[in-house]
Amino acid sequence: MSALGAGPDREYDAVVVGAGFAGLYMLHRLRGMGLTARVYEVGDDVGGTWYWNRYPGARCDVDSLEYSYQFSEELQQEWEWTERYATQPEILRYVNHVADRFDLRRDIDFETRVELATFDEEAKRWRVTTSRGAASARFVIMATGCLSSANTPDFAGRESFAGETLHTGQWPHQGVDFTGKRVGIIGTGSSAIQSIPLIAAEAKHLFVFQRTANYSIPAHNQPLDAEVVAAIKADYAGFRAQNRLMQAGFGARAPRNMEQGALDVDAEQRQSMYEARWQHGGLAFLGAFNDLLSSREANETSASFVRAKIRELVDDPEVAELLSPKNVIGCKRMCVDSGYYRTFNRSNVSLVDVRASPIEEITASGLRTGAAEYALDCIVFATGFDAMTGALLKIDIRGRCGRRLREKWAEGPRTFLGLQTAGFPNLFTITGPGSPSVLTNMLPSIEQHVDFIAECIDHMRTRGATVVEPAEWAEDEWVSHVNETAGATLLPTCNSWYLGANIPGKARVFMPYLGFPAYVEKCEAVVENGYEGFEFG
Ligand code: N01
Repeated sequence: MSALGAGPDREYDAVVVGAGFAGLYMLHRLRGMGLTARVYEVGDDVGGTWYWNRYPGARCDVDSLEYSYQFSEELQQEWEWTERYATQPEILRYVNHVADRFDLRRDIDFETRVELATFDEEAKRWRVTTSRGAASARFVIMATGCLSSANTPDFAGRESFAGETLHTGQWPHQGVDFTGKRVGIIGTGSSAIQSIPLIAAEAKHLFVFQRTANYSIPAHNQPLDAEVVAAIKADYAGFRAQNRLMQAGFGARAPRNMEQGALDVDAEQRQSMYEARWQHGGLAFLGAFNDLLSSREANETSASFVRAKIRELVDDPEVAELLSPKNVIGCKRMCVDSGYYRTFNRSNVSLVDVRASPIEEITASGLRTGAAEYALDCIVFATGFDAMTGALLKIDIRGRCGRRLREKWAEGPRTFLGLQTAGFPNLFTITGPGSPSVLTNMLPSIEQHVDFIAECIDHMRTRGATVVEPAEWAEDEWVSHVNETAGATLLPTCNSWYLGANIPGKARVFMPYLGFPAYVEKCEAVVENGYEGFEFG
């Protein structure tokens, strides 16, 4: 079967899986190199994470002027963002604009799920089987996203619920009207923290089932100031270059203080630094001092500042205490909110501690914990994703000698630079595990990976190589380095999705690489040294 029906496989230079930010730019680059490429996408349109995550309040918590492509100066000059943090509909409009502007849709097959990818040792090509046929390609490039495989915990009785169930990461396109409904939301991560204030404003009653409290910093979202936009656009390249020097690839304009540790200053100075960050809003809060992710004592000074803010914002001291996180700040992905904590002052919102009394069962009429039963019309799963490896391993990927990626990664993902894994020639992952990805602004990380892959393919053409894959030693060294880098920080100290700890049975390995500038430098050194660590054949 071909991609269009019966007949021989269609042949491409490259197959790209996913039509989000990564897949679209990859397609654009491949085309620019004169290569034939086909993108397969499960959704019926472009957008990836921004196509699926349509829950109320969904917006990006990286500034819109930074969370955008930089590969085209014309594009970044002509597009007008309206708010500091763009909403999901605005980002989706932007992705659609990019797809149209660069005429990308004609090489995308929508509503097409890639099920199997097998490397043919003789032909040195991949055979890609989709839900609508098969194709053959020299390269397979996974642009499947880091947070795209929704996780719905297997609660007993889940199927018996008579009301409506929703997942924040698979939200209905027509929206949901919660008016007059008793709603239960499970989870208190970013998706829940963004949607809870809006659902609460509509619902008859909202029960928030919290297992672990999360730190959230106010967004202070606002319309963009025309003067600020003009100043950035006057030297967009310079602005991007400054951001590339930041640890997370963004935030150069935020107040920062990487010269001092929290314990190097007195309590009053600390307080005023945290207060300034709190007023500035957003993820830059953790940049108040340079030791917040390395020293527990320093970390506790910022954690206790946020807990004090929660006590100020929440009227009921017991609810405030329950909303106050106990773990290290920053070891789970920080959240950014608009009115989250104050929502718990509403009479139609109840916080339920499912750490003390776990959810035992979902029933036909609601949900039962160890302590009580809750009658619900609607259950929202804000329970996150099988992060970084979930979407990749849903596809049955078979490399040399038929070896399955699922088997190779059973004890955790192993890659060289998060770009390739040994034994799977010509298979690339954009922002794969072992790369900075989710610890950075995803857009520059995506672009850096796409550019690396495009240049590597170009290099292969120049030297007449047909296959590329990492050497085992390079992969081993990189995996150790990723672990050591994370291990030198407080990041692996709690049950985060960075570690795979949110998925029962998943290997507990810290998956992303910390430090965008160091990573880019490493990639550049690899190229300068003739793609050291990669083997060409
Ligand atoms: O998912 P999460 P998310 N019983 O995994 C709970 C990005 N993002 O969709 O912490 C009870 O963070 C779980 O509890 P616990 C961002 O990178 C970005 O909110 O495991 N509860 C947790 O509270 C983010 O980090 C943006 O104890 C259960 C929640 O469900 C990532 O996506 C917006 C449970 C899951 O939280 C994921 O965020 C949204 C169970 N069995 C998302 N299982 C922006 O850019 C899970 N939970 C703004």
